Amino acid sequence: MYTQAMDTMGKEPGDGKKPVRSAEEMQLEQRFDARIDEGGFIEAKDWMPEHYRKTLVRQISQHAHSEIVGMLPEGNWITRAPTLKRKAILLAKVQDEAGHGLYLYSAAETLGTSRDQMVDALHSGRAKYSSIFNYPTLTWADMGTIGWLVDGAAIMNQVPICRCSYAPYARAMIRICREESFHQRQGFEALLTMMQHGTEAQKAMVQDAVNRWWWPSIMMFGPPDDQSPNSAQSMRWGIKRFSNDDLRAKFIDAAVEQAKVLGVSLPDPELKWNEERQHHDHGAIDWSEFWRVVGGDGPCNRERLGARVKAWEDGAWVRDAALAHAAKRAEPAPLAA
Ligand code: BYC
Repeated sequence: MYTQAMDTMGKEPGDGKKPVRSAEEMQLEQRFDARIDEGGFIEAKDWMPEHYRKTLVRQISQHAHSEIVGMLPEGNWITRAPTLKRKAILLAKVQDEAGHGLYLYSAAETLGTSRDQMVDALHSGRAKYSSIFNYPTLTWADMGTIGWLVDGAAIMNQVPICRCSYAPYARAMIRICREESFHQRQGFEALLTMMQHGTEAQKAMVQDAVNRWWWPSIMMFGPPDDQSPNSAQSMRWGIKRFSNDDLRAKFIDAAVEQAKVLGVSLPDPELKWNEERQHHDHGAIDWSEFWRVVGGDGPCNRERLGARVKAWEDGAWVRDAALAHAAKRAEPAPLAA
């Protein structure tokens, strides 16, 4: 049974560890497990184990926070985009990310957690968001590189979530993945333009951006499988369809070929095709850096969280006005004289 190891321990006299479950609950659990086994979907109103609900709220809300915080590094470049076309593309991309955050917050709300609770968890530092957004965007080439590598990694991770067992999350991911695909292509195309038609300085700027973003991008997939506490259960429940290491390997294989087309090198001298594994071997990932960034001590963690908290506080009057307007509209209309 998928749910045996869950934290549903009841307060029973005796050893205090025996789960207390009614016959009805056990039947519901069997039905839930059977549905997962046959690859079916769970809807918001269906019965689900408490740990499944909590795991989804954790992952979906962190995903939503990543989209919202992820607007900041790129938003930084909207006013400095080199042409009107690039500015329009970047604006659209950042707006898409706001939309992704909203679909995802809505999907998490169907599990009974309010938007305010989720936002509070982010602002108080209790909730995580993707490590990648704690790195600075130093040059225009960072915009292309984020599209190519960061959105590329995001697609590799997120396409399988379109088949996640929790239907509202899976449905939200379908549209998100279509938009992410555009994000990845615009980034690749921006870099290709600089590499094929740019000056030597512009080409060097692209290479420098790739050197800085490569390692953080492959860290996005999360810790190695043997150090990933949530993976086994999430995979059994069909929340995750592939492991962190499997997705990372697929991403690296794709990126190596794309780098050749761009004419850039990847900053890992140990990258080499391994015929036996049918994947590239790569150099050691600095997991101490990853955990430092996840723990709040990356180059931009304080700046990113500070910007979100400020935006929330500055926007208080808008939320108050919207609520007052809604309350006024809900009042019964005065009788005509
Ligand atoms: N950064 O047991 P594990 C985007 C945490 S948005 C920070 O493997 P799990 C984009 C993990 O949460 C990209 N923390 O966890 C937006 C866990 O801590 P907790 C976001 C990370 O959940 C704008 C602990 O480490 N994508 O692409 O099984 C512009 C142990 O990990 C990270 C998603 O959120 C990380 N990189 O697997 C451009 C996708 N990795 O929660 C682009 C949905 C791990 O136990 N999420 N941690 O305290 C997922 O697929 C999974 O949650 C993860 C982690 C693969 C990320």
